[in-house]
Amino acid sequence: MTVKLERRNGIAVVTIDNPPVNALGRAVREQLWSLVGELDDDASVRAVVLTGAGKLFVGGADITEFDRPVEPPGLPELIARIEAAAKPWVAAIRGVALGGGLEITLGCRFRVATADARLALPETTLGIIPGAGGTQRLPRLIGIDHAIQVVAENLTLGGARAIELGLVDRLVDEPLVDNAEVFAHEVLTRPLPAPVSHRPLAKADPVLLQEAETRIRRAARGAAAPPLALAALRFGLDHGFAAGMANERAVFLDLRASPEAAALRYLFFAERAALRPPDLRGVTSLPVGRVGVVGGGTMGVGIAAALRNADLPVVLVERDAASLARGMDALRAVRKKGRLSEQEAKGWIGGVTGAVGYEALADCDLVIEAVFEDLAVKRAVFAELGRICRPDAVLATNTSYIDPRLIAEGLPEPGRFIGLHFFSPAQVMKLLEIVPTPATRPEVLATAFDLARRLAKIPVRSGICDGFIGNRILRRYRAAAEQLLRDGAAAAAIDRAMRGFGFAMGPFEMQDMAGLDISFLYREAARARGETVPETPGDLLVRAGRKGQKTGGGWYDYAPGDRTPQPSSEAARILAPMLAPPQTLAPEAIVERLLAAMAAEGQAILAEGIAAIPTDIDLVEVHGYGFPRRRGGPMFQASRAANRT
Ligand code: T1G
Ligand code: NAD
Repeated sequence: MTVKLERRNGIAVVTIDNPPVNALGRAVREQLWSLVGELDDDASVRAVVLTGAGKLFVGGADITEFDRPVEPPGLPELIARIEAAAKPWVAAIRGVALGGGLEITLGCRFRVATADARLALPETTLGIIPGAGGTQRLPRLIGIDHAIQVVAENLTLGGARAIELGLVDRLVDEPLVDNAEVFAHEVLTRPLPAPVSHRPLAKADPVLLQEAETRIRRAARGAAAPPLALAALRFGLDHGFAAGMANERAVFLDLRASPEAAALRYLFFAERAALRPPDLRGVTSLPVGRVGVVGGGTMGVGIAAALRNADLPVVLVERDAASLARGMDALRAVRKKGRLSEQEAKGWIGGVTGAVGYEALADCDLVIEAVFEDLAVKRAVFAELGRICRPDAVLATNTSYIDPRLIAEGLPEPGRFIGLHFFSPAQVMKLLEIVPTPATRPEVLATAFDLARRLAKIPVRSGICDGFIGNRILRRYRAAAEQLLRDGAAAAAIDRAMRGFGFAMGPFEMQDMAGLDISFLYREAARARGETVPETPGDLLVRAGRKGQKTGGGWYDYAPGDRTPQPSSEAARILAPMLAPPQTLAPEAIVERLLAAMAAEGQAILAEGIAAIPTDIDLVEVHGYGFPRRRGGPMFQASRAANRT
C-alpha cells in the first residue's frame, strides 16, 4: 500500500508513502480515489488530514509516467473529488510540495505546514505547465500577480511567505500530524470556507500582465512552457474556472508529448543518475575538510569561490606576492556579486588563506592545481605537492588538454591523483569533468563525485584523450562550422542558426569571446610536433593579428568597449582565398550539419570508452558548453532523429 489510513478520534489521517519522493503515481491516485468515497461514507470521520511520509510531502506527479498515456484516475479528477468531498480535507505539509503535490493541497479546504515547507510549481522546468489545477486554483488563493511568479517563473515559496500570501492557513511545529489534527478539530467548530475553485479571482492590472509577458518571454529564451503557463493563467482569468481547467489540461497534455518536454525529462533523470554512478555504490569517499588551490588566476579564483560557496575552507597558493594579491582581489570581486550579508561576506572571504609557497598546503585533504597549461610547470607543482602534502591527501589537476598521466609521472602515491576539469567561471558552470588515471584509487574517484555533490556540480567521468569529452567535441563542432564557412556559408548565418536553435552564441561569436589564439596555439603545437595539420580559416585570422574581442576583431569586428559583433570586410578579405563562393543554407540545414558532427564525435567517444553512456556526453554539452537544455544534447537529438527515420 502506498497510501496509509489511520483513524484518530474522528479525524482520518491519510499518509502518502511512496518513496523516494511520494510521487502521485497511478497506484497512489487509485488508492486516494477510493479513500475519498470510503471516508465520506464513514460517519465516524469528521475531517481528513492528508500528509506525506518521511521528510517531504509530495515531489509531484510521477515523471516516469510521462512517456506513456495518462492512466485513470487522472490527477485533476482526483483533486476535484477531494475538493467536493463531504468532509473537509486538511493538507499537512513538511518539506517540499511540488507540482501535482502542491496542486493536491489546493484541492484541500485547508493547508498547514511546518516552517521548512517549500511550495512550488516547477513544471516549466520540465517543459510542461501545471496540469491539475495549479494555474486555476493558485491565483484564487494568492492573487494573479504572485501566481504568475510561482507558475511561470518557478518561484518557490517558503512556509513563512506562504502564510503571508494566504496559501497556507497555519504554520505548525512538529509533530506535524498531531498539530494538523488539532487544527482540524478547531476548524470543525466554525463555518467552512468555500472550496478554492469557488473563490473569487480578482481582475488583474493589464500593465502588470503585459510586463509579465515581456519578462517571461525574455527569460524563456525560446522555451515553450513559461509563456504558455502565463497564457493558461490569463485564460482562466478571462474565461472562468471550468474553461480555465479544460484549457490548462489541453495545453499540459500537448506539452507533455512535446520533444522539448522529452528532452527536459531526459536531463532530469540523467542529472540525478550522474550523481550516483552505480560502480561507486559502496565505495567510501575520503573526508575533505580543507582544500588547497594552486594558482590564483581565472580558474583558481573560480574554483576557490565554488569551494567557499560550499563552506569549505580554502588555502590559495600563488607563485609570488603580487600574483596572490591579484588572486585575492579577484576573489573579493566574486564575493561582491554574491547575495551575502556583510557578516556572511566577511566569513566567506575569511575562509580563504592566501599563501606564497606550498608549505601552507601540508594539512589539506585535497589540493587542486590550476596553474599555467604547461606540462613542465604542472609537473614542478606536483613534485612539490608530492613532497609536502600528506600521503593520503587527494591531488588533482584542472588541466584542459594535457594528459593527466604525464602530469602525475613520478608522483609518490599516484593512486591519489585525479583530473578535476572545472569550467569557467568555475563558481557558476555546473559541469565537472572527472578524469581518473589508470592508477587512481576507487575511493579517490568516489571523493571526486562526493565533492561534485557538495559543490552542486554535475559530475561526468571522462577517459583520457585530447580534450577529454567536452573540448574534443568543441573542436569537432568548430571544425564543422569552419567547413560550412569554406563551403560558402556566412559566419553570421551560421551563428544566427545556432542561436535560433537555442545557443546563447554561435560558434564564431563564442570563439571571438574566448579568443581564437587558444585553438591556434594548440594546432601550432601539433605542427611543431611534426603532425600534419592543414591551415584553417581561423589560422589565417590569427596570423593577421585577429584573435577576437581582445584584439578588436576576429571573425567579426568590435568597436572599442563594445562586445557586439559587427560584420567585417577585413575578415572577409583575409578569408576569401579559402572560401567557396557565397551560398545561402537554410538554418535547419546548418543546425543539422553541426549537430551531426557533434553526435558523430560523441559516437567515437563512446566507441573508445572515453564516455560510458550517451547521457554523459549530453550532460557535458548542456552544463559545460551552452547546449540548449530544452534540446537535451547532441546525442539525444541524434537518437530522436534516428527514431524519426
Ligand atoms: N517523479 C518520479 N521520480 C521522481 C520525481 C517525480 N516527480 N522526483 C524525484 N524523483 C526521483 C529521482 O529521479 C530520484 O530517483 C529520486 O526520486 C530522488 O530524487 C500534474 C505534471 C523532490 C526536491 O518537478 O525536484 O507534478 O535517481 O535525487 O535531492 O502539474 O527530486 O534515486 O532513481 O532529486 O532529495 C513536478 C521534481 C512534477 C519535482 C527531491 N515536480 N523532483 O530532491 O532527491 S510534474 C518536480 C525534485 C507535475 C502536475 C505535473 C526533487 C525533490 P533515483 P532526488 P532530492
Ligand atoms: P591563468 O593564467 O589565468 O592563471 C594561472 C595562475 O597560475 C596565474 O595566476 C599564475 O601566477 C599561477 N601560477 C603559475 N605557476 C605557478 C606556480 N608554480 N605556483 C603557483 N601558482 C602558479 O590560467 P587559467 O585560465 O586559470 O588556467 C589554469 C588551468 O586551468 C590551465 O591548466 C587551463 O588549461 C585550465 N583551464 C582553463 C579554463 C579557462 O577557461 N580559462 C577552463 C578550464 C581549465
